[in-house]
Amino acid sequence: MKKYVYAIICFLLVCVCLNGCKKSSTAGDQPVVISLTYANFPPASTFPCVQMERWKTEVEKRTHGKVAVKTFSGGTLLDAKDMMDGVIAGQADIGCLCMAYQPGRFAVTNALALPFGIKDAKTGSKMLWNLYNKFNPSEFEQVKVLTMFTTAPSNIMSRKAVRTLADIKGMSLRASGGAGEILQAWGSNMVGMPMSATPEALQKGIVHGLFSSLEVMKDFSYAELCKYVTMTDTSIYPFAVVMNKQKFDSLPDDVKKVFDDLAAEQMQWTGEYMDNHIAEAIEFSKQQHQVEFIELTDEQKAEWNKLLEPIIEKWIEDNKAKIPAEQIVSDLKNMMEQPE
Ligand code: DTR
Repeated sequence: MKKYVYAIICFLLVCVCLNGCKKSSTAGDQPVVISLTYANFPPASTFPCVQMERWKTEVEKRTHGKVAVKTFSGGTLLDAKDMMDGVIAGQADIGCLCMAYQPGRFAVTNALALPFGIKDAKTGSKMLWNLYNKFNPSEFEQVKVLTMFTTAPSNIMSRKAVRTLADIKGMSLRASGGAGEILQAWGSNMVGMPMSATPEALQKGIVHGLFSSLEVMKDFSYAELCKYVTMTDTSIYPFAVVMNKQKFDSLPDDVKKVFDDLAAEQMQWTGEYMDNHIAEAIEFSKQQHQVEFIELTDEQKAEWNKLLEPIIEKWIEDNKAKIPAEQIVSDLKNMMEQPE
């Protein structure tokens, strides 16, 4: 009888033990999820955030759920001007920044904002990516660059029609960085601020319009207030998506590879998205808000462009002691001729 009791006790102990072992090995088999935070400054519907969501989806898909990206739009984690330092400090793992908001800081890559007449976001994004890869500028050495892209060319959106240089003289228009210098050259009273501060400034009448790519007519509903667009097709704005370097270095190699493989693809995707979305925003502004699109005559274009000529020369003079400014300008001009 005693034998049977021992046997039963032993059997039960083995069962308990096996069950415990099974549980811990199941826990060990659980995929380790790497959680990353990604900060962005404008509202969720705008193009920097649309590209962010696309990147998140692709990363989660390509890492088979090993990486989970938590996105923060509208400056809820980091604001426009804090983006670079916030990512370096690790307040966010990843951040999307507009270089024009800290123009002195991104000396090399901000050259893309000079008035070269780059025709669209697809071309501009490719040029920016090539420039970054050729010069590997020190301005990004504290972070891992995940991708870069640009906006489409900037145009004037205003409450009152701008048909001539006389109309723009003294008009308070919002811009940032290099694009601001263009407005000044045309005689506008340029007011510098990030895009995220612009809706309020327009509502309150602090500015009477803005200078940016036209998708904002739809995404920020500027078409409700700005009934005129003057087509100047100048100056694009360069953007970068940067990651905390220590965090990137701590990732497994297969995840690093997914990020690296996605970099150029994301640049191209965003340029194309932006160009297509501009076309939609123009249609939307015309159809839904009866916005007038003003085309300058060839004579006017020559007159307006003449005022911009000193900007590139001045940029070379101001920067050549610190960076190979002449080489950068000549490279960008060559790339424009052969963007592929
Ligand atoms: N043109 C720049 C950058 C920019 C263009 N569209 C958006 C949308 C949301 C944020 C920034 C931008 C600018 O005017 O700030």
